[in-house]
Amino acid sequence: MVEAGGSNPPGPIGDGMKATAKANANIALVKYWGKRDEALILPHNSSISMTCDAMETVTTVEFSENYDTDTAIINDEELHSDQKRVYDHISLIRKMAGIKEKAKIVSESNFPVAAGLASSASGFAALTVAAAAAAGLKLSEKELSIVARQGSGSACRSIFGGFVEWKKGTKSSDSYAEQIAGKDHWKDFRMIATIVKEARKAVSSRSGMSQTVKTSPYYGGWLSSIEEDLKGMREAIRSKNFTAAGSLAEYNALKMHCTMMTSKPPIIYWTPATVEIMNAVREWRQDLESYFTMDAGPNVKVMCLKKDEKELRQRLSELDGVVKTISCAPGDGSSVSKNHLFD
Ligand code: 2P0
Repeated sequence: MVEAGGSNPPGPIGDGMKATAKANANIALVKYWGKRDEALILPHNSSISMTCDAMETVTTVEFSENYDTDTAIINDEELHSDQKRVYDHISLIRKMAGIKEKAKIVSESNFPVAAGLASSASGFAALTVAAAAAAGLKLSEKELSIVARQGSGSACRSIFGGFVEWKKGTKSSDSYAEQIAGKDHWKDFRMIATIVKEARKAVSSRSGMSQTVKTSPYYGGWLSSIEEDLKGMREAIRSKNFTAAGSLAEYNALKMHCTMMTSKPPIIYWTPATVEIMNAVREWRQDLESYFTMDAGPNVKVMCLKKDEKELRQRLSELDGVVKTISCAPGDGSSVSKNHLFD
């Protein structure tokens, strides 16, 4: 039995060797950028995120002797066998459970994937929880976070709801996420994902961060200033100080992008629309308090309080380069669901 997200009643979960799980994406307020161990996905720095209630991935996994190979259908597209990450993750969980059956995986997200919108976070969190349940593993949330991390670093944070810190740890067994505050602690906080382009990004965050660690002269500055950002963000979340949290998240995102831009060759995820939104948010701040953050893609996430959400979304939607906005409040951690995506 797997209890994920803490909200499931105890009892049998899954249906034979089949289970479904859902997980929300998370957006980092203090970013994860750079690995000290690429195989185990151990980060150079700790990070802090908010789990987002409106960006969800649902995944069903079935292990069966009827399957000759592992197959995965993600957002209606079959994953090729050379897209190894998902299959490697299934193999890891199969090994942990001591089973041999191959798996069928079907996964659906309700937001644009692979465009700097944290699809790997919700994707690998949902895959971990579903596959562990289907394989009959009994794992704590901490253990689920450690396993999810090995699929994709940011996924370890999506096991938990609300505001979450991934502690970098000293080894695999102590590098996992923990909740700083539940989703009800700061109900008024909003993260508005502002979509400028739904195209796939050119450089994956995985190779982008690897290149940055190896070549940016500013990476040392990123690491030497991160503890101060983490401390400030923990305090801002605990005291619900929006000005402190928003301005620090914005500053931290710009620092991360500076390390990418100064890597060789440079990585610039921003498009004209990205910069247009950043400038607009700064200008609006005089009468509408909001802050921006960006990840490994051109989309911008804009933070505000609930009282300003409607007006801010209206202003964002009137900008030329904006395709749509998705407004998120702090959301739940991952959990097992009874609604399978296939029979
Ligand atoms: C974050 N990002 O903290 C940072 C900010 C992107 C920019 O975590 O290689 O997909 O699978 O561990 O988790 C995206 O990186 O990378 C990410 P892998 P992941 O949200």
